[in-house]
Amino acid sequence: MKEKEWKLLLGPYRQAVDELKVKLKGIRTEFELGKAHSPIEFVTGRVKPIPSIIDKARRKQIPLDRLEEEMQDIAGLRMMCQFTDDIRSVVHMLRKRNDFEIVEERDYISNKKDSGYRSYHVVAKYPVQTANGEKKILVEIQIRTLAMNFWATIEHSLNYKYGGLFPEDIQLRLQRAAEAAYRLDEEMSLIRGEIQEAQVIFSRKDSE
Ligand code: 0O2
Ligand code: 0O2
Repeated sequence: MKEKEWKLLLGPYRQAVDELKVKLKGIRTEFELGKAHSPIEFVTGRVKPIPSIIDKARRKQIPLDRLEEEMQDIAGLRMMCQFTDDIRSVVHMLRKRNDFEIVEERDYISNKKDSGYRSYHVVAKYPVQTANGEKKILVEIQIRTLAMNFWATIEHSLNYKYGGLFPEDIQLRLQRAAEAAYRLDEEMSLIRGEIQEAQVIFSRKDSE
């Protein structure tokens, strides 16, 4: 594909990521204004870089003219939560929205990946208004705790270094680190009440 064709293809994806970032960050602001614990800590988004799209297409044998139908994460949003239970609330909120249609959910929290990866993935069809009318595109929303995000970020960068093939000792350490992150989430859940009380006091001080 030529550069111009990529730009045409990716335009609506950029639009979708930008719009959804505003919308999903808006939920956090609503909770903050209501002085309630926000199940969302922060939201990030990205359009998959072209070399990563080409790489993944090759790996999964997706023809470039089938990207729109078969590659679900060209537009990617990530919602980070403080506590594991917040993930459920966020997914619940996403299911109730009527600005997109959820087409698939993948629960890598109950069913962690062999790597140790944990997250909840929601794939949705999101309508973007273009100059040529409405275009529905696939977006992937990953919902995870801060601990899951910490692990995934480190593992992702090591993946780049080792091209996906980790030496055995590193693989073992990563699996142990994933278990440690899981236990961290469990421990934090147990003192969730205390943490939230402290955060309410802190945010009151902040707004004084
Ligand atoms: P703020 O005011 O910092 O909350 P871009 O695509 O560059 O236009 P953006 O939103 O700048 O858009 O970048 P991206 O990469 O999508 O999201 C990064 C946002 O996540 C930034 O917030 C970071 O501050 C926030 N972020 C990253 N890591 C953490 C973290 O560990 N904790 C918290 N609370 N936030 C984090 P914004 O949008 O710039 O706004
Ligand atoms: P990026 O932009 O580099 O994050 P797959 O076959 O796993 O490549 P599939 O079947 O399309 O992908 O969907 P899946 O597994 O539900 O979601 C893929 C995305 O989830 C990945 O995107 C990662 O963001 C994240 N992910 C899945 N498994 C792991 C893992 O073991 N470690 C980490 N760090 N992240 C994971 P990409 O394609 O890597 O893109």
